[in-house]
Amino acid sequence: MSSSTVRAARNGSVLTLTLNRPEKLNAFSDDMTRDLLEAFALAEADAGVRAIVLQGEGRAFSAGQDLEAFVRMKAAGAAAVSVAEHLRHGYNALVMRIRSIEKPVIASIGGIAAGVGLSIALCCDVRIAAADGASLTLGFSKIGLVPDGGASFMLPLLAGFGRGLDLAWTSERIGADEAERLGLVNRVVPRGGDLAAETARYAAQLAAISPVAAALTKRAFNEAMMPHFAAWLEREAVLQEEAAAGPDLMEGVGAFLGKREPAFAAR
Ligand code: LHQ
Repeated sequence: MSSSTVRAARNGSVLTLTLNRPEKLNAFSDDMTRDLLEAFALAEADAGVRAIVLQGEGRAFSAGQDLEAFVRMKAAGAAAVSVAEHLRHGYNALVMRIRSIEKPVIASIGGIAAGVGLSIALCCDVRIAAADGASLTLGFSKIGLVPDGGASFMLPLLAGFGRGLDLAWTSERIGADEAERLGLVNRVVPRGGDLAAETARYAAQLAAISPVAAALTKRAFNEAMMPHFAAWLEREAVLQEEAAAGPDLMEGVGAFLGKREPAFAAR
């Protein structure tokens, strides 16, 4: 399956899914979320697919939620838009699918990964990043939000509590080397290297191991470290709903789209 927002390409038993809204830095529209969910569902059902690569077209992995689309959605549905529902039916379903599909899922990061784009990368099994182009920023704090799409779980798991909280609060933009140092990416392709070739080589290596061992190892790690992940995603959605109920979200989004600094009032 390939749609306009997600391209699917098979090379042997490796399936590569490419987020394909490069003119929007692969920011997530509802269509792209739906198409990616569908692509993962097809990959799960296809025994011939033994490793999955997720990457972005152009200069970004993904800039997270498409904030212009979010503003349009708010304007169309007025106050009725539930951020928690948006998460439940979209990003939470997606990251649960990535965690539950019992095949290796590799995020190949060649550009910026921000907001829930970064969350999705963090929910993949492993991350490989290009020293040349990759950068990571949470970005949620800049628009008055809690890291969502599982990021408030994966960040402390991968980077540790203090470093995770630091990145969540500051939204500091870090490069691949720093991300590797913090444990957020597993492998870095050095400057001048070929991310696509390295990703293909690594994915082929994982696709060649016993599919039973691959599946049961992922299940073991999931059960050991994140048995309550689904419940946590639901809690995260409730916290996000609370964050989104105040004025800071629209102030933050307005500031971003208006290219100005946000002014968050004391409360
Ligand atoms: C964008 C975006 C974008 C639209 C860049 N949308 N246009 C959950 C619950 C409820 C609501 C909201 O969302 C969520 C989940 C989330 O993901 S929240 C977090 C959403 N993402 C962000 O806040 C990241 C916003 N983007 C950025 O911080 C920067 O653009 C990054 C760091 C991604 C890239 O920076 P630069 O490389 O300096 O590029 P830029 O800022 O100049 O962006 C290029 C263009 O892309 C620009 O448009 P323009 O018309 O000026 O060329 C941006 O407005 C647009 N863009 N991200 N998410």
